[in-house]
Amino acid sequence: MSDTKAFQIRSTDPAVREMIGKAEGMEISTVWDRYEAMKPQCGFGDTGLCCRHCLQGPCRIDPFGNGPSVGICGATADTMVARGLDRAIAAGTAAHSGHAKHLAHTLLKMARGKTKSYSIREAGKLRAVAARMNIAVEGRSDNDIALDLAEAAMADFHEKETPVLWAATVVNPERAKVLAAHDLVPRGIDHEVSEIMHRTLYGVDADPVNLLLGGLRCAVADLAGCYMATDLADILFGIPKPAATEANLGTIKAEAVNIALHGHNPVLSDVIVSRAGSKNGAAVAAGASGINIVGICCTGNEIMMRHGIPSCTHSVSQEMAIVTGALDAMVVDYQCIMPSVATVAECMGTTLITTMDIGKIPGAKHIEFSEEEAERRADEIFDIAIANFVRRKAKPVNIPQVKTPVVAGFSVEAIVSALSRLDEKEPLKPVVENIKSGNIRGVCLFAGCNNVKVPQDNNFVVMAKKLLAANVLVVATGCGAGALMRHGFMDPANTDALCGKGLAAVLRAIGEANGLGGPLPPVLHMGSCVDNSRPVALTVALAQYLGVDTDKLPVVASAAEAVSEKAVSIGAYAVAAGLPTHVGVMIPVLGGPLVTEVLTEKVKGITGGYFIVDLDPETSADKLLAAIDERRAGLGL
Ligand code: NFS
Ligand code: SF4
Repeated sequence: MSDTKAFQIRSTDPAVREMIGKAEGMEISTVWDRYEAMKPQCGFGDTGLCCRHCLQGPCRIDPFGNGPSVGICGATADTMVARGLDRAIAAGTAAHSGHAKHLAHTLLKMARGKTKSYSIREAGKLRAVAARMNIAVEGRSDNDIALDLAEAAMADFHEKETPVLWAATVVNPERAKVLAAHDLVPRGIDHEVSEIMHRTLYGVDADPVNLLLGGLRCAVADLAGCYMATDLADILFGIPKPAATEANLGTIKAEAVNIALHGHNPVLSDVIVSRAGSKNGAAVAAGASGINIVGICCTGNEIMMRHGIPSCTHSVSQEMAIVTGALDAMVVDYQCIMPSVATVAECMGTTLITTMDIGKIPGAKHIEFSEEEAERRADEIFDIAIANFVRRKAKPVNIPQVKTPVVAGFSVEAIVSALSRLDEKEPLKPVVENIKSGNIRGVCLFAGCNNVKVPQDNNFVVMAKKLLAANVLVVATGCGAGALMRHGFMDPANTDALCGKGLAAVLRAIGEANGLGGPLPPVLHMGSCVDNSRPVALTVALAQYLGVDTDKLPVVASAAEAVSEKAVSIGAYAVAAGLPTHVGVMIPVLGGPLVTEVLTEKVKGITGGYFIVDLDPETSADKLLAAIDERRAGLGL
């Protein structure tokens, strides 16, 4: 797509486009304006050929061979890009596992009686996870088990003699052997992050392949962090079950006190959602119809999956929720919150509230959240939003009348339970039989963000359409799920139109066996980005049922519009798990020919997985279909 065309089509979401128009009229700078102002972006950075790892730099290598071919210290292009990639993986790992560590602290405080705001909502899952970690469960109280589990979680962060439990116990035995054979089993989550920082320092690891293997081990530590986050969140807040809700800016209500929850961790957002009912009276007394909570990004996914709270928008369009003029408060914790929301909030009269010590934004009001005072802090937030509503209520707002029905909440437990209505003894059998017969050609996970370089949602929509029509079962997480839900891909009314005959029949059979009176939605929403652990768990379960390793399955993944370093680390663990993994934007490694070759080809010989980098959604979908067919052929299907 030419730059001019891309400039015209900033988003394929009509609600977002309406708000971009409003922002332009009000001369509010948006992410798209700032992207235009940034052009042309630096070619050295784009290809990964810029290094600032020491004070002799910055060093740049000319990819066309006209300038320096090594850095001042002698680092080659491949060394530079491998170091850069490793640091991105380490940052993503630190973020996901920081989120998990936060949940482990919450569980620990709960078990030690230091907070009454949290409890064990899923004793069954607590026991199942503890048993997987070899923690005794028989005859013990939930609280005692929770204490041991929280301590086991904390122990997984530092280096120890034994492998990281949340990595070693979550993969199938064949995969565990592959990881061990290549020294890819992490020994401590924080330890792996720290080791990446060490080896990528000035004058340490200069071997690109050695660096990439280190990066892959860190990525497996990232899987551990994600898995731990999902496990602990399910135990504390509930295992998601399918629920009907809605998505897009039309879920904001002019007459209500609108509070948008944005960020990632349910530790805060779940308390706010649980207390909203008790504050409804106060909102009504202030002249509102009540409290209306909407989600953004992964917090949106967390509260949608567990409580059916609508999501108003995702990722690159987060500013647009504020541009409506109808948000009374935007409450954020950490990750993926553009600092620009503070400026837009100031223009529109929204109060931006930061809540975490590590995530402050100039211009925002900071209300430090703590597990010990969770309710009190939540109530302070409600009071601010209600007071803001009183100031805002006489003013005009512009809420695009766009929203789509969504059925979300497909945890592995929910999927297995739905399948057990077809086969109680062997719930996975119906899926496997349909994969064998070709009714389900394969499985594709869409994950990751919306990138300003892509017309918003376009890659997801084009690719998902093509794959669904080809009978590929599509599951989604993160803002990839957000993109697909805003375009009707999670509305069961669209299953027949979007899915090939074979897939539609399977989704219908499952839906009807579960008393839904119709099919499951075309795309199954499996959760937030840490919940990429869920599709991994499903893949592992399928592999074990079939008695093959995960790199033999017709399962692929795509971060079609990736932004965050978290998407890089997730992509890397998908490759470590043996999956063909598509990325739909430039990743800053292409300046290193050897590194590019290793990531897209040679790593196949190690993990069975590999990266596919392709910016065109049509050809990307074709490549994923080809990868699925190759795997089917390998299984003799
Ligand atoms: Ni994932 Fe979720 Fe969204 Fe990207 Fe950010 S919210 S953790 S990183 S932008 S998908
Ligand atoms: Fe340059 Fe080497 Fe320093 Fe990087 S580490 S900035 S390549 S001298």
